[in-house]
Amino acid sequence: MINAHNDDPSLKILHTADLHFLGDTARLNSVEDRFPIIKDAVNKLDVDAVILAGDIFDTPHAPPEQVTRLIHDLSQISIPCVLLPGNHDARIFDQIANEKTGDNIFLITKEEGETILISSLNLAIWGKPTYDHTPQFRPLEGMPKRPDNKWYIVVAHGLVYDSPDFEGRSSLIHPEELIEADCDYIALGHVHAFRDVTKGKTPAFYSGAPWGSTTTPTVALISLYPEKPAKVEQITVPIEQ
Ligand SMILES: [Mn+2]
Repeated sequence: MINAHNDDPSLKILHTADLHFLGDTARLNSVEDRFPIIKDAVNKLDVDAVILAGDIFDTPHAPPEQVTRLIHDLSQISIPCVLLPGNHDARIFDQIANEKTGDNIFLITKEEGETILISSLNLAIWGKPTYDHTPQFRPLEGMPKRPDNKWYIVVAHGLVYDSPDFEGRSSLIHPEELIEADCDYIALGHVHAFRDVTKGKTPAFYSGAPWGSTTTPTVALISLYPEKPAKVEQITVPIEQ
């Protein structure tokens, strides 16, 4: 018998990427202009954590006050937020590494990749920053094994190599890496459109960009369940209500 309660997810995660703050020539896309869209989605979707999968800023030379403002705004939403740099923003978080960022802010900055442990959610998140956007860099290379007794999400910024046209491109994610990944969800950034790129048992998606003129603005809502695969929903933002 199916108990309705079993349909309640154990965790809900907001996955976004390719925000490109300060990057659109048509608009400023400043943090103060655009962050309310993320904050509104966090509130309306009632998520437990947020993942930003790279290209958060359009350039690693964004003014420090914009970076500080984003960290401040994220700290105000009071749930764990995990930030991975992409090829556009690379070492942007180095400038704030020594400042207090808030207990809920987790910056993935180690070149070899690092695992963030969020004990309050029994959640481990691994990612590797895109410091070397070349054909030699593989965002999923070196992914650790699943930690015992924890939810496990992998975050990466790169191009899934699912077309021969992508030969020689930088930061490729090979299909076999997606097939072999033993985790609950793979949160991807780099392609500015919501896309299912699942190759094995683990759901793998691009969230799409949450604003910008070239795509339907979207985020992804991830629901994790103990005994079935993660559910991934495309959410158009801003959310109408
Ligand atoms: Mn990118």
